[in-house]
Amino acid sequence: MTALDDLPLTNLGVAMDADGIATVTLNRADKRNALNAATVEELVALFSAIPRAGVRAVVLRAEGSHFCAGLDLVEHLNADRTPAEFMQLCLRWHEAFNKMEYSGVPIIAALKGAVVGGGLELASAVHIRVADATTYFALPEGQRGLFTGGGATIRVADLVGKARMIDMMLTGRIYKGAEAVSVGLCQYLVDDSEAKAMEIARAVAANTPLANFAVCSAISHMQNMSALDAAYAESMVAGIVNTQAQARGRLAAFADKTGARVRPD
Ligand code: 1HE
Repeated sequence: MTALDDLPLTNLGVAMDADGIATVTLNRADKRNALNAATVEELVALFSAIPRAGVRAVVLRAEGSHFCAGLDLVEHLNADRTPAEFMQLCLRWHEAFNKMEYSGVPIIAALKGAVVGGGLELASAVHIRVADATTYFALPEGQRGLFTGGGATIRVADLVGKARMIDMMLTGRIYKGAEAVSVGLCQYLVDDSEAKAMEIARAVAANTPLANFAVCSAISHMQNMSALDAAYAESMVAGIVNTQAQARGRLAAFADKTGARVRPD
């Protein structure tokens, strides 16, 4: 029993294995995993708990044939929100996605089908994106008379650059396959994204937790700083991580030639 088992989740599922790999599942396949307000709250609760639950890596996957169709458009229509209400909702999306990006726990997304609108905002908050042949990426907000509200202006622009993001939003341009990899929307393109995401999660979980914590929080924080401050912060993080007791055995293995070498074959 972990802290994760106690969370009241309906639209998400979570299961942690004996190695500390947590599989988080988007569970609204009948709605193409569209993000309603309740799901966003579940993401906040779950990713608030994960860093303190002994999780070494997360695989984020989806039920059904689409990863996530973005904002729940039907809920949004019916709720007839005021500007202030929608802004408050967006702040909850940001809370959820910031919990993920800055968590310090590596999150690997297994993508398939639609990764669109807010679904792409969700995917861009994880640390590694794995796509399969069915996966496609789009920002259809422009066509819907909407604007991104879940951090795409920050994270999607970071991945693909401002010009491509503007093109995606104005024209509804869809990226998939090798082109999606080449523009930076995903890092892996494979036959089975779930199997690959799990393989990556297991490899990543073999790193020291402190090094993973730094990689999956410090880099994002440093991107928000001036170069001068980021360099200072980097030296502090390296001071802590690079002197950790858990690294000594790995350094000794390199020194006595039993440790793996970094070679391409
Ligand atoms: C939905 C949603 C949704 C499906 N909100 N209910 N996102 C979009 O513009 C994408 C909208 N969705 C689609 O284009 C298509 O649904 C898909 C290409 C993803 C899948 O197509 P398909 O043929 O498999 O499914 P479908 O028949 O369109 O939908 C099946 C059901 O899922 C149906 O519900 P039902 O009760 O009638 O069975 C749909 O209503 C439901 N569904 N997508 C609500 N998005 C913080 S701001 C972020 C702004 C955005 O994210 S804008 C982009 C929104």
